[in-house]
Amino acid sequence: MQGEPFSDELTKRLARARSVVVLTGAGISAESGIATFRDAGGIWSKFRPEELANVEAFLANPDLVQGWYRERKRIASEAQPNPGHEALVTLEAEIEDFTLITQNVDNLHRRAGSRNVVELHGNIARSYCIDCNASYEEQGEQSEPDLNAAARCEDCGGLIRPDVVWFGELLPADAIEQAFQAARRASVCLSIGTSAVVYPAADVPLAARTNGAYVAEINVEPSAIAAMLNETVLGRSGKVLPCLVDAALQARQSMNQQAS
Ligand code: BJW
Ligand code: ZN
Repeated sequence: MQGEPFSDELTKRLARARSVVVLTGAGISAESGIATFRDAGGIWSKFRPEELANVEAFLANPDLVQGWYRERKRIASEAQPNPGHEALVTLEAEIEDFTLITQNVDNLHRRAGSRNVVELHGNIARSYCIDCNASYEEQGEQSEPDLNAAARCEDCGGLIRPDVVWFGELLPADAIEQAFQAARRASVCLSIGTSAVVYPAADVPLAARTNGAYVAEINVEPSAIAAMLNETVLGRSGKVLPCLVDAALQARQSMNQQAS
């Protein structure tokens, strides 16, 4: 395993693991051409989070916020999953109990073929009316709306918002429950491409660690919680993950051959 950016320990733990939990953030989609939130050139470098990702900002400036999401929805739908997303599909096929928890709203994990996906912050493909709750799955995708007028509900005229979780809003209760249960069961946890500054998502790897999991992050730089984890693997997830998954699955195969 010489020359790899990850330890033999991580490879062996992953090779032996029956229960794995993964948390992903915007960094895993960076190599698909989707800007992150907090990196230079990221979404937040043009707008501060509190300007756009909260309900007060939306009510004060719905056309701006809707326009921002419309643009991101277009970018996400045109993007393709990258080798990082794909490596997680390969890993899931080999692990008995595998949960992929994502903060991303871009749908790329599902499009790559991941099955047990928990979306903590919603999904940009869905929208709903803030007054009558009517669902607007295709909103903004078919026709080109007037960018100067906020999109409104056909039934009641209410404002239409993306089905995502903004600051100060509760995460979906079932997603939280599944995420933390999986974190408590896991023997290995990977935290990938997240700055780990947004809670409660950042608590997922910490909960896994508290409950005895070996926790490694994969990031181009150490995250806010790096000091509390077992290992930081520095590198781009689209490069590191395929190597790590390959190494772990090879080690698993030779372990199984020795046992039989
Ligand atoms: C690469 C790479 C490559 C680049 N390979 N890596 C405890 C303490 C303090 C505050 C709180 C707390 N608990 C709750 C709060 C309040 C708040 C919060 O966390 N605030 C902090 C910022 C201080 N949390 C909330 O409000 C949450 N709700 C909640 O807790 O409700 C209960 C409550 C209510 C009221 C008061 C208190 C409690 C909701 C949080 C919702 C977050 N929503 C957003 C927008 C979603 C919709 C959308 O997409 O527009 O979620 S904000 C944004 O940040 C988005 C992301 O999912 C999230 C995380 O960002 P992420 O994914 O980590 O991206 P980046 O850009 O930050 O990092 C990218 C990383 O990738 C970097 O590290 C790069 O280095 C790396 N990278 N290229 C690998 N190729
Ligand atoms: Zn309505």
